[in-house]
Amino acid sequence: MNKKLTGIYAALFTPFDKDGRIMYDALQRHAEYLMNKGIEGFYVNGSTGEAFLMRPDERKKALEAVVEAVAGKVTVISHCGAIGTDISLELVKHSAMLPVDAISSVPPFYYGFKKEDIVGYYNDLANASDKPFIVYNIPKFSGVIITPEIMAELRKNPNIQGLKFTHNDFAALEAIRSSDPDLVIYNGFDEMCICGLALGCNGAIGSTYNIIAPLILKLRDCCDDNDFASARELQKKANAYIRLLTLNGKHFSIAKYIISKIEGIDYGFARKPFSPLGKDEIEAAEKVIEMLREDGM
Ligand code: MN9
Repeated sequence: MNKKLTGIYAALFTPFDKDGRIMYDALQRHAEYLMNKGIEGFYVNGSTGEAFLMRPDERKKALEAVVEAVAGKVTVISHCGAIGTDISLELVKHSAMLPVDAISSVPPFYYGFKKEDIVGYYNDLANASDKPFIVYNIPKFSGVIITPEIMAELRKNPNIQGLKFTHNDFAALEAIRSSDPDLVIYNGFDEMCICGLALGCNGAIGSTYNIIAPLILKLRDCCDDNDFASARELQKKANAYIRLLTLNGKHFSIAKYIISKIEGIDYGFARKPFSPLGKDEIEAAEKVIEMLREDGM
């Protein structure tokens, strides 16, 4: 197993100004801030990054900005997923020219693609570079389930080395883990991080780790030490944050509000069609900031 691909990674939020333009300097400063907090890697241009609201040229520039800021100090995974194979391949080929540690993609979505379409899509992307490839299983948003059977088929491709498991079917996770000990598996739902780590995930990738990374790093260490009583307490505390961070489904904007306040950088807003924060979400963000200060994070 590639140890450079195991760890706690933040799925980076992308900062957009009031006109929807990306603030690349802010993205770099936030990455630097998180590295100073101990984050072990970044998942760039994923769901959390609002990648599907960005043009390919913007996604390329955002990745270049993060790679420059990281300068090889932590792991970088580049999400290249799009609906069409050709657009995804354009992004894969660009990522492969940069010092990223892995490439990833959600399954093709929207048109109800069949198993052979999904397997063909992943093989096309994984074969387009020599970088390790991470499959991104996120049925809640893609409508596609990467089953243990599909994962076994994908693993016939030696470039396909990992799975980001943003799903709540932990029986399927256990089946994949037990049948494929060399696969790198990341827990994807932050509110269930202890579940994935307890079942043998090699790390976790999450949006809320932009805000609570130190807490999740401690949770991982407790799991590594089989101290699940302490890990449960840390997951309970994390979920108190996550409930506020995801209020009314506005977690992109809530997190950017908090990052701006805590880190002293203008981290902007979510891109349209997301609507601005309302009174309740601002109150939730302010409560998170108060909790972070009380917890010394
Ligand atoms: O995959 C994230 N998924 C999405 C990563 O945002 C779709 C998660 O980190 C969630 O944001 C997190 C809160 O629900 O678990």
